[in-house]
Amino acid sequence: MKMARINVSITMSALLVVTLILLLTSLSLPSFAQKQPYQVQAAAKKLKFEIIKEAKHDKRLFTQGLLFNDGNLYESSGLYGRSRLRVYNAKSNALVKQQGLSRRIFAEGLTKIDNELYLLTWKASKLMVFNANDLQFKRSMPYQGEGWGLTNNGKHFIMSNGSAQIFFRDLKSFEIIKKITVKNRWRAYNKLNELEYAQGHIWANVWQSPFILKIAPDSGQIVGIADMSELIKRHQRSGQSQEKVLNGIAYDPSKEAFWVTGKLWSKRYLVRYR
Ligand SMILES: [Ca+2]
Repeated sequence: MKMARINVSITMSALLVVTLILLLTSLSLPSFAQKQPYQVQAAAKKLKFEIIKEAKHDKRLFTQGLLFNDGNLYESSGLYGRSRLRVYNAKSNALVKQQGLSRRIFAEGLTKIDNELYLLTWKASKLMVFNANDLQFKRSMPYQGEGWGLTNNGKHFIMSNGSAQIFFRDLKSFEIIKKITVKNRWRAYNKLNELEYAQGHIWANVWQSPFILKIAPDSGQIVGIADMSELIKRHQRSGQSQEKVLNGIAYDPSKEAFWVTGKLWSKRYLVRYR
């Protein structure tokens, strides 16, 4: 019995050594490395910003969507009984047009394609379509779940719903084409809110956080993070309502800069990231 135990023990040790040799050899083989590349995701870069311009913002507006198009700024503002659409001349900041919405609607993210504005609703599960000139309602399309942020890349709608996922949807049917999870290395970022597609990336507010994320649209990896605390401090005093959060991103390609603001803020800011 004793000899048998020793034999088993020797066999086990030999097996272990052989396994170890095989493992070490395979790790050093180039073919192994080629077949199974181990990609280390770089951590997101910290983005700095400079303020190029400041403009007045109506502090009654619960800003949900913000976009720039052809010299105009378009804004959707939420809350039940107070939801509305507004258009401003971006240069003069003059109000061009506004449209109040049904008391049953809590307006959310906004995007523009051709001459139509597309508005998400928080819990009504419908995408509302408006004429971009006169802001008159045209039609609506249903979807499932909550609506938060909305933008587009010319091929798809890009939508958030308060989770860490971003959905790409068909421009005609609003069907989901694909989805990505937004993460910095392996850490997912929840509560993605207002969105903007610009410079080949998706830019996102994160609800109740000071961050604007720059996201690779294919992988969902965060490639840049901007801490906007400097602006938030000007509008949030300690002990104040947590409603006055950073929200709203609109890209002005002629200036290569972004208009950013917050809910119930008295100002918006044109900032350039580097
Ligand atoms: Ca936007």
